[in-house]
Amino acid sequence: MKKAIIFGITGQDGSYLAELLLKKKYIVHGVIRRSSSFNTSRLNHLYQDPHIKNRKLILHYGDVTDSISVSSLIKKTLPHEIYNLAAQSHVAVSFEVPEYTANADAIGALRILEAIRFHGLEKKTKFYQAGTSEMYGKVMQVPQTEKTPFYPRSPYGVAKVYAHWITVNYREAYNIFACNGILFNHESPRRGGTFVTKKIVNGLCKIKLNLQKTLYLGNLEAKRDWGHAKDYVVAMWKMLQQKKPKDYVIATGKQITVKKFVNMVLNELSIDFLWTGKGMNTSCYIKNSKSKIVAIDKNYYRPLEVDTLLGNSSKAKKELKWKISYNLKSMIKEMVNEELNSLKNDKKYR
Ligand code: NAP
Ligand code: G4F
Repeated sequence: MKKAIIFGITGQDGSYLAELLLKKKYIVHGVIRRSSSFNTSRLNHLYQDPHIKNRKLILHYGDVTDSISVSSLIKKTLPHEIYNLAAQSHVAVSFEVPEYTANADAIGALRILEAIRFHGLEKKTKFYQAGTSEMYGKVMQVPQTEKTPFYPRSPYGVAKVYAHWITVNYREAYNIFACNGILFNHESPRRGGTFVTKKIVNGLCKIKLNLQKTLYLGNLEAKRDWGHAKDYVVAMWKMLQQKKPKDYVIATGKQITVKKFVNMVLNELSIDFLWTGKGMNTSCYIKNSKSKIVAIDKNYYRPLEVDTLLGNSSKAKKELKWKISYNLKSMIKEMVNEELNSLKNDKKYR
């Protein structure tokens, strides 16, 4: 029976990956951080009481900023596969907490790789590093491939570039089976509430239910290549099942602006709308009314922006036989439906 350990199991991707691995009959160890409030809501449906014999999901406290906890967890669990999804993953927040972001997102990857080496697990344990299209930043080529040079535009992007290259370095120096997934934005109903897609879906669903008047956003002109997290965790697993460890771009190959994403959510909610103004003065109204439903708040602009991201995942399609099952429309439909249901069930709003 295969054993895997997921750092970052409580996050969006961690929860989908845990589901996938459990379905494939893995024993899944997950690392969670101590928090004053429960941070396991995305795992509730998978949770197994510690008193259950032969349980398949085992949670441990740990933190990728704590070398000893990383090292002892790896020694204790002796996993066949390690997935490093742990990160301070919010780009805008990385400008506010750059040092912590570097510690968790850059040195965190090094701590895991060092633990593999220190415990002599180079031949036994495979490693996946959660890389990102943010590493391309001010893009040097369109679309971006595995060969496109990096030009990160945030402390988050810079930290992830370190994690990328230290993963390559340990692969080459110590023959560790280590892969970098370079994943473009991926979303789902489980997406954190402050990322733009989830924020738009949540805000516009509340507006539809008369629970909110206006949604405040930042730069509407940024273009992103958005896929579904459920499809993307399959690619992570596939990378570790190959004969040779390599790096892969995972993307849909299509991009739209944040503004178009708003339009698609409004259409899904059957709200007729009209945009007015430009730049900071852009607003969106319910058609033939004075109800301003979207407005700009300059506080959501970043010190530097990644204007456009568009990935080419030909290599993953060919070598991993990876394919996507969601398109943007079906993903938005799922996000909107789940959001409306959860708002209607939320006691606060009854
Ligand atoms: P997420 O929802 O923010 O989840 C991040 C996970 O990391 C959470 O479980 C979080 O724990 C954990 N974590 C944060 N700091 C930690 C620390 N110091 N020690 C241990 N765990 C820590 O992110 P996601 O969207 O699932 O993304 C997963 C990974 O892929 C991240 O590394 C992200 O940077 C990367 N990525 C994401 C995308 C995307 O579009 N989603 C694209 C490319 C790459 P808490 O629950 O306690 O906060
Ligand atoms: O949803 P976002 O915060 O995602 P961003 O910055 O692209 O980062 C996400 O994807 C990366 C992969 O490329 C991951 F590595 C990273 O961990 C994260 O998951 O913002 C998307 C775009 C940006 O251009 C931002 O400026 O939306 C724009 N935006 C406009 N208004 C906003 C808002 N972003 C947020 N979060 N909130 C706004 O109100």
